[in-house]
Amino acid sequence: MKGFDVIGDVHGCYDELCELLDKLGEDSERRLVFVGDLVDRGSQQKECIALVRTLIENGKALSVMGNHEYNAILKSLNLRLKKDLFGDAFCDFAISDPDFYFDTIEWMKTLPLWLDFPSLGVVHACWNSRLMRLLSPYLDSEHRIKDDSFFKDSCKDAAGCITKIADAAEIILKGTELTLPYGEFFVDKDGKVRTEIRYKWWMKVDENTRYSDVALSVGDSKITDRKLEQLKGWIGKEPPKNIVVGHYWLRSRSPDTVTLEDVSFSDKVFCTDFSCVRKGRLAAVRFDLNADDSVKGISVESVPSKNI
Ligand SMILES: [Mn+2]
Repeated sequence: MKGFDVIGDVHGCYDELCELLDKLGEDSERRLVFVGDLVDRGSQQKECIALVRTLIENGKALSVMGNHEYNAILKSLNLRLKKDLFGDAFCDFAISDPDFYFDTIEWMKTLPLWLDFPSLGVVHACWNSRLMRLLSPYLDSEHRIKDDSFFKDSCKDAAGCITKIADAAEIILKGTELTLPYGEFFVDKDGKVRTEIRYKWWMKVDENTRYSDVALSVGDSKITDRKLEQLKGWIGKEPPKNIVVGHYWLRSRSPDTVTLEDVSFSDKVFCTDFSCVRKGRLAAVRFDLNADDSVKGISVESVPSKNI
């Protein structure tokens, strides 16, 4: 294998996906990897599913599960964990095209929760070895869910409480949030007041780390400089290898390109989601490998959104 091209959240942007694949070119010694969130929001969901399924069936691509696939599966089983903020564009196919809907749901269930290559890990939102071990009894050797008992057990226990398994799956697929100290808040990009922040799960923290140091996806909002109150429950850990995620709706510094600086959360953690469906760009982070599977180089390719 000469390399991996890890493509960000497609969300129904089929034309952009075709253009990006053209730019990447065909190379049987490279593997395409999708970070999940193929569906919802965009207008060409069916075309995207058909193309990605074909690529996977022909051995040209792999994809992990995104939170939108996970939520679609839970909804199909009538097990939605909590009300979601986004629309259910994919779920509308349950009425308009049930054959496609049920066939696609079964296919979504076969997507691994993460991919673990020697030089690279791919997960939709958060890499955490402890949580991955917790989930492993429910998964096969390729991190695919064995059967629907996972979804049932991962919702509520006999007392009606959300289980540790559900928590683990949610954190891997959606990331996790940290509650700000009492009285602190920020206003998000939709004008909503929030008392919880997404945080940099890959960061090493100590008694001097501040909320402002770890806040993620808060735009230009000012986050308090107070020190973290609860180090004990800190879930973050420096990952053991290069990790690529999607999910975080990044914007590149220039609208005309996505650079290595744009995709680098740290020297080991990369994010390939540049908000294509919201007038951003569809990006691929490209890893070139040496013969011993070590990383030779990292670069980025991207195409503009057609949603203008
Ligand atoms: Mn996502």
